[in-house]
Amino acid sequence: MSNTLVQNESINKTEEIKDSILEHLCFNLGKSPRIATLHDWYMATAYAARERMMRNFVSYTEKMQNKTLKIVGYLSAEFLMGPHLGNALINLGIENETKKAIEQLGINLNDVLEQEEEPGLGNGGLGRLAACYLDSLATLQVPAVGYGIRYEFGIFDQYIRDGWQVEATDKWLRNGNPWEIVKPELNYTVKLGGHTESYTDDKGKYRVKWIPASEIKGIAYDTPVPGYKNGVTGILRLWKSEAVESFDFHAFDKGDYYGAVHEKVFSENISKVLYPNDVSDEGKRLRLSQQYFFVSCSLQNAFHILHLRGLSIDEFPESMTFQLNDTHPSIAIAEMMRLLIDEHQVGWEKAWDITKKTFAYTNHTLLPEALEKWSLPLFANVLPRLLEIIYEINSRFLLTIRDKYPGDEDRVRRMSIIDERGNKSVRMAHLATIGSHAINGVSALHTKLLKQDVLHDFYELEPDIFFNVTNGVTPRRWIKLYNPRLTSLITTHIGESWVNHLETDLVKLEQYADDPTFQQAWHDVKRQNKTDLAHLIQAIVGTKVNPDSLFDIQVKRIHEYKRQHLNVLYIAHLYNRIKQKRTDGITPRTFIFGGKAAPGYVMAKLIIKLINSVGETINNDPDVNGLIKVVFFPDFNVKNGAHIYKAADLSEQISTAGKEASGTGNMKFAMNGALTIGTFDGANIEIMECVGEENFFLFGLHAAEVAETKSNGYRPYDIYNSDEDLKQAIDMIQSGVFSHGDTGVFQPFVDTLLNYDPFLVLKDFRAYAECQQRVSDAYTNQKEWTKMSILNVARMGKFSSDRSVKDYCENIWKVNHA
Ligand code: NBG
Repeated sequence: MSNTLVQNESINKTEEIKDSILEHLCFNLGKSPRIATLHDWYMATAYAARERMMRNFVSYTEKMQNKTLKIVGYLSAEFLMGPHLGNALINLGIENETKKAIEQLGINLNDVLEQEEEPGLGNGGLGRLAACYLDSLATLQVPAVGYGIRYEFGIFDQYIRDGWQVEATDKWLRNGNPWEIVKPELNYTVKLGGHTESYTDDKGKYRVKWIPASEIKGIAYDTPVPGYKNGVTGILRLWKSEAVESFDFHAFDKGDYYGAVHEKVFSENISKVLYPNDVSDEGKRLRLSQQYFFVSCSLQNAFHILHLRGLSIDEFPESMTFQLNDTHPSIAIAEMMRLLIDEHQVGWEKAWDITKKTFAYTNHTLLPEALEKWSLPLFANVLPRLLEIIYEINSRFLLTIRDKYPGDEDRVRRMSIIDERGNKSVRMAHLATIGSHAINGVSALHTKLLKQDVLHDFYELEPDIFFNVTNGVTPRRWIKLYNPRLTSLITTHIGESWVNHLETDLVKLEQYADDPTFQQAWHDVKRQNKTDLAHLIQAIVGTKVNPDSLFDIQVKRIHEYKRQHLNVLYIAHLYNRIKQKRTDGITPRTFIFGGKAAPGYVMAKLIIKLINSVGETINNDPDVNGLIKVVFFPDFNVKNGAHIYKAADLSEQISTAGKEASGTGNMKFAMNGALTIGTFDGANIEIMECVGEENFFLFGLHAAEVAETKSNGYRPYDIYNSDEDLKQAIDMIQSGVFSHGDTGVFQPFVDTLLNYDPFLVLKDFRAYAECQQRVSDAYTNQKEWTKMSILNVARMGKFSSDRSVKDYCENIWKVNHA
């Protein structure tokens, strides 16, 4: 096409979009441009973008009826989608035209984008991974449905008061959600509680009937997911719970107004709120009900699709495949069996064969406390029929184990779905493993440890069903949308194809790594991104930071295994050096933290307080003279991530080796030109292999050394006594240097470190401090640093979620992709 033609087309598109925005403003929002608020403009623009997706959405939904295409059902309790509008404009390829259209209406696109409330339907990495995969599935034209829960309240909003985390309800739906399409006709009934009864059917067969204590209805809410410039729109289908009968006329007639809506209130509770990680006992019943609720709706929907396709039950595994995103949806194995046996009268063997062929399971953690278990009494009470089915699955499975390993009762106990020790419980990871034809970890190291440790017996039994799929993130959102300066620099040099061919094309940047002009431009991009973040920090936190200092950033959920406190100990050590006038070799740095702590996780919340207290002391001490600054950026989420990842010089990935399954923040940082300081953990290792050891700051124990240190009777107190820098840092915290003389507030923190230190913070301190010194030295040579930064980005192609999804398609789902 000639340039004029392209220009004309763009002008037409701009006009079209402008008209569409104005129409939606009038017909959907009932406003004139004169009285429209910024939020109205956001809604109108969102509707205009959605409208452009709907035609594809409809044809895609129709395509789902084509019986030869296998559909991927991605079952996940969390989808952390992030704001939709910016991403939709990028993927639809209309960002420039929309910007112009909005400007012609006298408004700024960025102000409009800011209006969008983030749907925080996830806790962190696991939920965000699901969102990246939906983007890649649509981009790779794989027919897929993401199935989850439409939580009315997502992950809490975080505020910081007096250094402490304060949680507030996330009311993301309060101003409406222009992205979802409610499908009242797509609804399914889900049973809960009650008991079971056996009976003989008219063919003389023994059958079981579940007589529930209550029933709720799940309604489908669909959100279109646009592929990258390919005319494809995928589906995120979230279930909202409602009462089967929302109004009890009998009760109302008798004057019982509360009773008349009681059931409605009870039923709606199921999809009310997202559980934060690490909650202890409270709410367990509701959580199990949530999991069962969304899984049952999704599987019933799958049977409906099978029916629409005119296929028989036998053809289920060729028609649909389900991925279990961690154990949260693993009750699906038992529910599939129930639907097949009780509702579709299939015999056990055949039902089991179909189930196993249909499901695959991704494990996302080795931490024992995060591996889900449900107590038997609770399970029996909420899902009596499902428990019977699990018992049957288990007893048949254990027969095969006894057969294969005669006399090895210990193995039988270890592998059983039912944990018979103490308060008996159902081990969901075992159910997921036994009921799946493929099991995968999320990084090479994690998969190795999974095979060696947590699922070792299962690996011995069936080694061929274990796979690794290293995580990835979408370059559309994490580079193109959120780092426009870097995007334009890259694109002017190597063209635009990298956006959906990251694995093959980004590497073309390598040729510019030594080019001084390119280096300067690269450096300028980072410098501008840092300046923007500095302004934001000043506005939100009130701290002035220097964009010429090294931006050293750790953003992720706050957890002891992620070791934000290792970072803090190093900062305390630097402060100590400054106070002692030993400032040689200290490079000016801004330490930036962000992340939420689970509301019930006391130590994580204390770590937030510590970061803020250390920051307050250091930032206000004239002796420091701005050499180092410490900032806690509140309410870290996808939306804030937009400003943070791209502004980092250094990415902190310092978890105890063997604890972080993969990490995905590590990828977002490196793709945006940060260098990594990291341990031998999760995907760090693969990142280092790709970018080169010389472009990565590696330190600390290996996973095997961690295990060894612990089994040898680790004594953190000895390390404290033998390392003077470490001792002084800890003593400062204990003696109230950072807490206005209060020696009590951080005592539990110090006690834990000195007596237990479960995540080997003290053990790794020296190696970390030395590595940080190498970072400081390297940063003084800006040309070299920039070159390393370019090489990091150039070599990060592997970590596109497109690569991960292709791996799943080829090795696990056996479906075609573009
Ligand atoms: C998390 C891991 C991360 C990993 C994400 C995505 C859970 C249970 N696991 O390391 O901790 O990157 O999953 O795989 O949230």
